[in-house]
Amino acid sequence: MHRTAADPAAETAAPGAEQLSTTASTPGARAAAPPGPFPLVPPSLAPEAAPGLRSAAARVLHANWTGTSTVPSRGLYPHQWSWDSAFIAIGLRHLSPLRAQIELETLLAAQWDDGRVPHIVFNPDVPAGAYFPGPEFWRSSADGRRAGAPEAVETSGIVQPPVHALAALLVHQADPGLSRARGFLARLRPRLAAWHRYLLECRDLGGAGLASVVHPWEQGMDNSPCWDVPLARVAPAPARSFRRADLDHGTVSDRPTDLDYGRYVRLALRYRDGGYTDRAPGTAGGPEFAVEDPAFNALLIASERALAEISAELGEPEPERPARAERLTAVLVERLWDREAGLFLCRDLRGGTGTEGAPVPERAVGGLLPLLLPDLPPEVAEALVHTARGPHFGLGGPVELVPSYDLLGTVFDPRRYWRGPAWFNTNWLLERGLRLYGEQGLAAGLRAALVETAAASGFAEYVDPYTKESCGTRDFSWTAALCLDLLSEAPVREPAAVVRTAAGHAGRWAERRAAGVRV
Ligand code: 2M8
Repeated sequence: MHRTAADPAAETAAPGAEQLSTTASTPGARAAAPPGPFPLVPPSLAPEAAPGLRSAAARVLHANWTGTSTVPSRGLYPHQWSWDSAFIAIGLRHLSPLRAQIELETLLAAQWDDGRVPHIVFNPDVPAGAYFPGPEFWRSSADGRRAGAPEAVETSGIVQPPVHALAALLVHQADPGLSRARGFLARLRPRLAAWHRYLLECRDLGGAGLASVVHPWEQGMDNSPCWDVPLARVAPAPARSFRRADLDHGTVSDRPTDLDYGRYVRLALRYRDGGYTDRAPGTAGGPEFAVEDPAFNALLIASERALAEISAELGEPEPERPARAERLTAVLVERLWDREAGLFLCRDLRGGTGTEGAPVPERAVGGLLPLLLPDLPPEVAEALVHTARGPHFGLGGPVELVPSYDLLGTVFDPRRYWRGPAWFNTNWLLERGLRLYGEQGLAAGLRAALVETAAASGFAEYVDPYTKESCGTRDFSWTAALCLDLLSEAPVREPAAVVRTAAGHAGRWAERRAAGVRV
């Protein structure tokens, strides 16, 4: 059984591990980390500016830490989000490897029996209505029982991109001594394997081997123009049937529209009312929205490779994983690569006339992210770099950070969420891809722009790609975490006292239920 930070063994391991980790935390020990398909952390940039930036980023992560995980933002997103936690752990490992481990453990403790990792783990201490849709909407412990939702915590029932194995590997590498002492990878590995199995089996809705998303929230780029056509078939839930809490925070024009929300709600309700069962598109009760997305699948493939490294580190090699990753890369190219456009496109499984679905002719940053994969055909990798620098994404030309959507697209909007603004996580991923394919100069420029913009924007959620003005919320956790990662100073210890036990959530949900609160 998975051991969480709540376990006495995990708690007692931590102080000893602090000692064990002193040597492992030195820069020398970091440099000795085994080389893998993932490039090592880049050298620090602008060393004289680093300490100030580093403490500013650390302050954000401290302020957003709840004791067992980190909220993306105190106001707008007051619970734990799945892919946010993976990015946060990647940065947090430089500040507190222990907290980085606990971040991932808390998330994976809420995994469903069918292997899915929910996109939100709700914090029982957050007032009802502070975030919509909250636990009373998803009703995971009741309506998700058949799919194996946990009883002890409330979660959403959809997923987010699988960055977790990659994050777990990087967290381990930051302090292998602590990780081994706490059995971090040994405890996480079966959960990560079940997560990947869920995606590769239950979500292979197109039958070609790739995972599909059944809601725009699953892919993470919620209102990307890539969803405009597939979403247009979904009848929106009436606006008066729900209240958007997101509009209480920040600028309305930075957020998705009410029409988008009506459709998000309708899709989520249908999935919930079907018991969160995954069915093939076009069959009774099948999804109204089913899309194969290049970024989601590239992250799954990268995480398969990371999971293979985790298994090797545990002395139980799984040669089939890298082989599968290679096969999936080939399928990704075969199904989603568009030579004319010079990037990967989404495939709308409900589009077109046959069962194959149809490509979505929109250029979005997700189509560049397979650059993360080490075994792309050389001409594909070359074309991706060319596209990133070209007029549609403008890297190193009119913009320093890659926008979320085509600068020349007819619906490009520099401030509205995932319809144009530049985001820090996608640029961080792209920076790794550029480095992997030897584009050191381009990667260095991107790195410098990311760190500078993160700090100058007040760790904004996203920025206007032209002006770099802050949009969305500020003090956003993954912006701070990934900035910290790029600065990559040696880890500093955190007193264990700041770490509450992960039993917190389950215990608090039980108390709330006993007090008659209906979720
Ligand atoms: C945004 O999505 C949530 C729904 O999951 C929302 O708008 O309320 C997205 O940017 C998503 O990628 C991110 O994980 C989440 C929390 O930061 O916010």
